[in-house]
Amino acid sequence: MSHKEKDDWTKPSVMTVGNSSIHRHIHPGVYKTEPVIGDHKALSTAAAALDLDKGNTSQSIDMSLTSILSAEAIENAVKDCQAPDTFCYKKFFQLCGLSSKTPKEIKDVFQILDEDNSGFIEESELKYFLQRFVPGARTLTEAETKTFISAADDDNDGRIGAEEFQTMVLS
Ligand SMILES: [Ca+2]
Ligand SMILES: [Ca+2]
Repeated sequence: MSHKEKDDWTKPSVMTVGNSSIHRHIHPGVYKTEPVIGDHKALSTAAAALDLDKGNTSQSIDMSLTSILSAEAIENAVKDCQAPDTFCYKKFFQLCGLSSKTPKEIKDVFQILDEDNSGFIEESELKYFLQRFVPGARTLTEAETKTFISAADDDNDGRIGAEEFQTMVLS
């Protein structure tokens, strides 16, 4: 509230809160009770609106892989490379169904895998690649992580960008 508004606030004898107009000089008592009801309604409405907004925001941030890929396909893909050093990105992307998704959906998956929102999938994030699909899955071995990165890393910066990821998935 600016200084000017604060000054104006003390002057009018009629105050409007929500839908209620209160004549402070006529019914000083009303001024304490009625606005509470009006305020409460206004606050509930505002709170409900805020909740809705929150819901939408958290949905776009916490978007899950199962909203893009089927849980069954994910399970199959992870099961297929359960033994260490058997991970094959091409087979994995096919089994989990990612290869047949739209560029937009592939980008969504990329953003989920880019856990720190750096715009790249780094080696440290790739290590936990399978766990992003199934929480109890194993970590990738160092050899698997290195093979995975070098398969995608066209510009040799040691990490996978969104376009590199898409090219790899669709290759
Ligand atoms: Ca990252
Ligand atoms: Ca790169």
